[in-house]
Amino acid sequence: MKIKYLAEIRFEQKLSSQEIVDLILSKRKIKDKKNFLNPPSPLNLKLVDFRKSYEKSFDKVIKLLKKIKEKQQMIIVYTDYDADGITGGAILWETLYLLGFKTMPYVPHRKNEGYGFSIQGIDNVISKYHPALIISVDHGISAAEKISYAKKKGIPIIVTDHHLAPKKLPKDAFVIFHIPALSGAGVAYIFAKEIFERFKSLTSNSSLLTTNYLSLFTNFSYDYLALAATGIVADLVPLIGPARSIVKFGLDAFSNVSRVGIKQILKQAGLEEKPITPYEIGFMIAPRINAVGRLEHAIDALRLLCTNSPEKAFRLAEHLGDLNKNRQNLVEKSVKAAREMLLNEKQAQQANFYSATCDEALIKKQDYITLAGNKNLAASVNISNNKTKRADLQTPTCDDNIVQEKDSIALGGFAKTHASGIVIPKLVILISNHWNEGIIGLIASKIADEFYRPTIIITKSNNHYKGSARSISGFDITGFLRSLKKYLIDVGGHAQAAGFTIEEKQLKDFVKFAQKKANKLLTEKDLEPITKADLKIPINFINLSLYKLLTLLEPFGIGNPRPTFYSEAELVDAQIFGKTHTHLKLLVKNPDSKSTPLEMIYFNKADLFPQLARGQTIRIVYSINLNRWNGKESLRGIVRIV
Ligand SMILES: [Mn+2]
Repeated sequence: MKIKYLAEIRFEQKLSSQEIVDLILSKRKIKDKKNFLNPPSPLNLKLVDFRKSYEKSFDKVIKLLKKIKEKQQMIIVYTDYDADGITGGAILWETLYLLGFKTMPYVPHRKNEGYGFSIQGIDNVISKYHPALIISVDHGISAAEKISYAKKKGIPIIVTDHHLAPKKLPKDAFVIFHIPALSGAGVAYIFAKEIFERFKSLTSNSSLLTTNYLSLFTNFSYDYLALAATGIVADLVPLIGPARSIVKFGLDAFSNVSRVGIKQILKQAGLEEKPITPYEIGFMIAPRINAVGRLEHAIDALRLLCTNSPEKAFRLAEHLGDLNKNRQNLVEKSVKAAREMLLNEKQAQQANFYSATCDEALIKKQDYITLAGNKNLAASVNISNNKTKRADLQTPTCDDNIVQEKDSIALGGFAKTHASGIVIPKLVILISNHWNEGIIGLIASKIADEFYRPTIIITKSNNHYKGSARSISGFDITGFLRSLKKYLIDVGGHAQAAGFTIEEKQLKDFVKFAQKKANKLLTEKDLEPITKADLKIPINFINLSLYKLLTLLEPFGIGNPRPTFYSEAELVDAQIFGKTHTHLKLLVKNPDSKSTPLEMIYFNKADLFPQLARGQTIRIVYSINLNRWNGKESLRGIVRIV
């Protein structure tokens, strides 16, 4: 394991805790230290802070909105089905609604309509609502053609998005607000807040509106902030700059949220009265919101976030909790199948071409052969006989797979050997006919994490195939896929995650050329997992005052990880602990001094115990944490690797 650190502090250097923190901030290239430590209130953020021309664009929006309001015409808030889109859609739809607009949210069906605008979705909306305006949330920047289509039908579209902009921007959009530093919900928050600020100054005598204005004031300070923070964290936006502002204030806002929907989600997740950090959002709140869009229709999650009825909120939150459990099971099974597929690739190599494994659905050999488009090659198909149908989910998990031909394997060049002795390609591409397309991103993410490879998971979706990709540090997967866009129907995403659609007949060429290209681009060095630390530091520099100063850098998450240290330390003692005897407790000290030893916890690593000896020097990467026991506070390290 390679350890990489940003700076080294040597034993003879006498640095104060404050100097150590300053060193971390400067090495992390935090330019505006003051704003970083005390982020400005997101209530003061404006669109124009992100681009000067947004002032004019926004005036244009207000003019249109006034006209629409006078005529009582319909506005559709057309949002994405993931947690970022749903939270952003909830903010914008509810703001317009409380301001007295005639408005409806529209969330496309993940499977039937797919991501973002579609001709089908636009036609749906037009025939059902006859809107005078569509506003996108969390998508649209890559939808030039569909936006032109809507314009031809006489419907203007305002785009609010944060995804990577393609070369061809939607020239027929009414206006575009594109802010890559935020998430869809972050952009929607600022956009909605500015609409509110403009409209509240237009006097109205209606007492209903006065009440609504008052709720909107509260919402932008608490509920909407918590929602925007949820979208930003769910979308893995780096927690720096304006995103940090929204998340820092949004996390605190959770304790003041009055919305029954959020309260019920927190209750379901066992988070009532608990402090909410990016961890709780990322692993407990957002997955619940996402689960419904993955397995059913995401509009239910939006309903939950906007309902005033405690009964309805209870029912929906419970439903989301159930779906999330189903989703977890489904991911677990599918990842297992994907791993097997990947580790079976050697078998595929030996068999010279396509391999397929499946454990749940019945697959016909014929499928592969047709799919592969080469009937002269015999397929190696492993089908276990477990045909148990899951009653609760209509989507069977399965893992039939085509792997590339021998020549493309040779071109792809297997780079690394897995612990099992199996070689893993530089770019992992796994294809199935039966994975649930709602979870392919989650499968890709688990495989990418485990094998440290950019990973593409492809599954059949109606008449074509859907792909989801996750990358490793330093490899822009969306850029990579865009360079192969002649094989794809559409593609969009970020440096670390992407989604695309592909026709069946393009699959083979796509796999071949993607691997050829990845093989050229990715070096062995890129594919070597590295453990990153902020500082190499003698362990006696770690103390309570340093810990306290480091808490000012919270919230930690993507783009602002918890500070991590690397030390070469002398092992004073080691013990196995925990009810199940699975954890390791280490006492370590600086080898060259008589400093007090520091306690370190290494979770789930009791199996390392036999390799440890007192007095030995160990290389250790860790973060520091406060241990509260019997009213006493002490410092302890949480080990990442030894
Ligand atoms: Mn998003």
